[in-house]
Amino acid sequence: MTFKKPAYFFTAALAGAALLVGCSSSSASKSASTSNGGSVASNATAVNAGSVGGATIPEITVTAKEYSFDMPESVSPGLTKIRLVNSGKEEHTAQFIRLNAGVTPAQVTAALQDENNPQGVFKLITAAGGVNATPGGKENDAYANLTAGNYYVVSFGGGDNGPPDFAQGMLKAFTVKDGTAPQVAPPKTSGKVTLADYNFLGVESLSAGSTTLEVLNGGPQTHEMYVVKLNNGYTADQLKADMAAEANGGTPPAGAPPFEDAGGIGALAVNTTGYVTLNLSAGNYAFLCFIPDINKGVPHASLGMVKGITVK
Ligand SMILES: [Cu+2]
Repeated sequence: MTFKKPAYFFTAALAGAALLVGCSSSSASKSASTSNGGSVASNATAVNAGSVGGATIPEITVTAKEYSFDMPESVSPGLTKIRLVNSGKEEHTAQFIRLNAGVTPAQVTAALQDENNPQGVFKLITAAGGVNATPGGKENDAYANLTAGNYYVVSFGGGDNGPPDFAQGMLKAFTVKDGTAPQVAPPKTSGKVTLADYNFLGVESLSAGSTTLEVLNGGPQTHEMYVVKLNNGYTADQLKADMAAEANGGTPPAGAPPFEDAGGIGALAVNTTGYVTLNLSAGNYAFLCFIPDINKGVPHASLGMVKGITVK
């Protein structure tokens, strides 16, 4: 097991990645630019920030490009809207991770580069959500409840068969300050997804347009929600079967797989809630999780964590 996604995804329109996964191809970046990762325009109408007595959810903008992040070095605690603006050409993610007590940044960066021991990272960090794979030129939003500590924002995308984004500079430290979080209402949601070993529970279909979902990791392992749009009649069951086959040593189907990135929420630690705004056109989608399994090493998607979703 390595930090890379299954090979099937290398050839897909998926230059982004999940927690602890890696590279992709140049063709991926190009096709990803047409995907439904959520445009700036559609997001402008998708500000579902809740309020209590006029208090809106604080917002931070993370700007990503090849290969750096720009975001505040210090942010306030509490429920926070994270807007990932991908001003680059390739797919990027803004995964938030909090360093566990006593852990140094050097330990985390070393663990991230150890492809033979992906679980080593989980001993050092707590997955705190963030925005999943967002194509170049697109923008996506997620919400995280930030608690005081030392964090990294990490991109697990990659490009042109090169090293993963985080090894090229897309690993940036920031601090969440001590203090009292402001009292704000959560964003208005149209559903709740519970992440489980190995499934996405609670949502079967969504309405086209901008939709904000609550996402709870019910555990017992760390999970993410990575969203793809399925094209050309390809089904979630086929995707699930292809992922499982590859993990068992099978060869992925030839050619570019008929799916493309559509955003999602970054990995969440167990018993953690986040929120994600998806901007989806009508069609068939799948939620996936690429977190490496704690026992088997393979991505959870290869163990069945693929859920078909209809968008009407
Ligand atoms: Cu998972």
